[in-house]
Amino acid sequence: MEIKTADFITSMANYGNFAGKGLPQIAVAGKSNVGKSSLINKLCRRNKLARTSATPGKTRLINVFELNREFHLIDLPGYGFAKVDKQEKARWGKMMQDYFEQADELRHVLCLVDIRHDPTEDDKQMNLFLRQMGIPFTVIATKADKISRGARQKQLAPICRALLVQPWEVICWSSEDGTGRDQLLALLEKVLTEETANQSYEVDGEPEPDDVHTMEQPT
Ligand SMILES: Nc1nc2c(ncn2[C@@H]2O[C@H](COP(=O)(O)OP(=O)(O)OP(=O)(O)O)[C@@H](O)[C@H]2O)c(=O)[nH]1
Ligand SMILES: [Mg+2]
Repeated sequence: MEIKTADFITSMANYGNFAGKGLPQIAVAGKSNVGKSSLINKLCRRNKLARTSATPGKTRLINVFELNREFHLIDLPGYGFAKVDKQEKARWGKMMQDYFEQADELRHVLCLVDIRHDPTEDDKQMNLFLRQMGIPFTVIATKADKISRGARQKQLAPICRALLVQPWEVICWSSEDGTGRDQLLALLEKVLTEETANQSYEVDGEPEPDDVHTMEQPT
C-alpha cells in the first residue's frame, strides 16, 4: 500500500457523526508526546497534516484523517499528561470511553510507546482495556532514531514484558528517518484487506467460520 491522498476531516470533543463516516478506522493511541501526530505526518508524508508540538498535550481532541478515500486514521488525545487537573482527566476518560464504545468502524489500534522508556501504568491500562474489549492492536515503539540499532532489541524486552507481546510483533518506528514505515503500510494493508474479506462474508450471507461449532453433547 502507498498513501496517495490524506485529508484532515474534523476535530471532535465528543465522538459522533462526521462527513464520510462509515469507512474502516485505525486509531492511534499513546501517552502525550509519544509521537502520535508525528507518525501520522510521516506515514502520509505530509509535515503539517497533524499538529505536533514539543509541549505535551497538543492533541486534546479526536482528530479524523481520511487516507486514500479508503479508511479513517484517528489521532486520539494523549494520556498521562501530568499538567492536567482532575476535571480534564475525567473529560479525557469519558471522551476515550465514548469513542471505543461507539466506533463500530474501528478495526485496529496502533499503541505507541517510546522505545527508550518502560511502559507506564497508563500504557498498561490501555493495553488491558483493548484486550478486554477484544480490539486488535499493534505496539509501535517510537523515536527509534534516538537509540542505536543495536540497542533497539534490548529496549524492546521490558516493553514486550509489560504489554504481553512478542518482539517480532512490535514495529520500531521513527518519524525522523522513516524507520518502520514500510512495515506499518504492510500492516494497514493487511488490516484493510481482512476488512474486505469480512464484508463479502456478510454479503454472501454465509456463516463466518467462527459461527460454525460442533458441540459435543454431554452424556
Ligand atoms: N527524534 C524523534 N522525535 C520525535 C519522533 N516522533 C515525535 N517526535 C517529537 O516528539 C514531540 C511530540 O511529538 P507529537 O507527534 O506532537 O506527539 P503526540 O503523541 O501527538 O503528542 P500529544 O498530541 O501531546 O498527545 C515533537 O517534538 C516531535 O518532533 C521520532 O520518531 N523521533
Ligand atoms: Mg498529537
